[in-house]
Amino acid sequence: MFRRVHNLRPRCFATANVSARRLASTKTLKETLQEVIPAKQEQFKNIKAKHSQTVVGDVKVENIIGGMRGLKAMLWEASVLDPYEGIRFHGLSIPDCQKQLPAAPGGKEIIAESMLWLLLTGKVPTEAETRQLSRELAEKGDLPAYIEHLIDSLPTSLHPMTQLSMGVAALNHDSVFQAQYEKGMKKSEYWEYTLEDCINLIARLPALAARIYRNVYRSGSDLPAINKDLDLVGNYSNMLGYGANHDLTEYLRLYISIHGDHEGGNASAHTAHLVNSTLSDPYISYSAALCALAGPLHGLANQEVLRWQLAMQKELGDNITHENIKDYLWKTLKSGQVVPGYGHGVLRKSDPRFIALQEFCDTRPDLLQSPTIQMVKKTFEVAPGVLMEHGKTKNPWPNVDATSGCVLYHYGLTEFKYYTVIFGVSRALGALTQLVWARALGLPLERPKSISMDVLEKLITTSQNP
Ligand code: FAM
Repeated sequence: MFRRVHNLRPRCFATANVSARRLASTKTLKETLQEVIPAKQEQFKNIKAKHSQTVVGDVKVENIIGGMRGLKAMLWEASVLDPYEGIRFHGLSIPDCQKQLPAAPGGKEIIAESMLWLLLTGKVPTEAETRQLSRELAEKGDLPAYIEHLIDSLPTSLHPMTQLSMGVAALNHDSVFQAQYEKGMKKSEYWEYTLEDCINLIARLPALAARIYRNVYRSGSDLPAINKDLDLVGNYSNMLGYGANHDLTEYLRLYISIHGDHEGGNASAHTAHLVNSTLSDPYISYSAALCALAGPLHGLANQEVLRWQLAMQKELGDNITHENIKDYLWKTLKSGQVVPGYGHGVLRKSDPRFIALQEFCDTRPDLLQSPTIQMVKKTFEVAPGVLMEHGKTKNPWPNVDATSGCVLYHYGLTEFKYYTVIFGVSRALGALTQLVWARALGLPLERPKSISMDVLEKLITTSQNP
């Protein structure tokens, strides 16, 4: 069923050239980037000139037929994922970031702005730099009227991720990169307009994502105006209608920050990188990434975990024992389904993001008493053993999504079809950062070589009989 266009409130629309108010003696994000880019360009030039033909690994048949797992084949500056240690952002682990990155006023958790600054520049921002970026994002955060019309005209039955991807793609109407490309900008300027688009997109994502939520789950009720003194996620929480819940807002800040980047090979980040390598602008590049994120083996897993947990809760009733959870896990596996929230393409131990979210729960008595969170904990106590006995997955340990949606559910954000949208707001931090770096380093169009099975068999024969 299609909905009538409604809710067209007068807005003060931000334009791409709105400049953030500079705080005294504070460098802007762009100025900081301008300082760090030359050294990285030099490093890249040196590697390219001296080592283009140096062999740093080999390609096995399993890489070709196994989804390119483990193949070191792309450059990604902002984060590196160790299978056992987990993610590091420019060398900082999640606990390091929790100690060093500025939080929101009155909050304790990392905020998106400080994570974005770190991802883009490799530097820990000061409190003043973080606030300045918050203000810049808030000033640029309003949606253009045509996007409001577009989103309001979509059927509420359309999956929120499809709506998000459409909204992000349509924002490319305002792409400065595209406009400058048409005018004939120099290659050395690509990164600057990419940065401008990326910042504008990140700024507008909360209003877009919140509008989708309000339309689908709150009958298109009005969104509050963006508060220029609040951080990006504080505003997002407000616009969703949960701003008064300090704990949920803090949870969203933490979740969105630590979920922002996870190396380049994951499907969403890689998609953005691939599409942008054709010099498509950041909006359509990220729109494509959101389509990859919408798959159940990737971003949709947080929705699937909730669905699975609730079905288990329903079936077990009050009999939530380790034994019964084990039986339910086996039932899932024997029916040919995966256990959502467990396993990972790279990680080989419990995901540090899962641990950080569990630690958040451990400090809140209400979360500790929540039946859904207790179920997550009990499942964690038995699932790795069952998965090891099952013997298929290389990683029987939980990933971030084993718990992420359950906390939202406890706080009353129960519409789990929406959870991947929150992930989409988060992943923009890392995926868009890398577009800026790809253009600053002048990375080329991505074009790996594919081969047929016949060619593969010939290569195997040659390799066995050199
Ligand atoms: N339950 C049951 N079987 C699993 C499994 C799980 N949680 N994880 C992996 N397997 C199976 C997998 O399907 C494969 O089976 P086949 O040989 O029959 O194809 C086998 O174990 C080997 O897989 P793997 O090499 O260990 O994992 P992959 O790298 O192929 O896949 C995941 C990684 C994440 C797609 C996979 O572990 C999975 O499907 N997990 C459940 C879904 C999930 O939680 N996704 C979220 C990932 C998350 F980090 C994110 O993107 N947000």
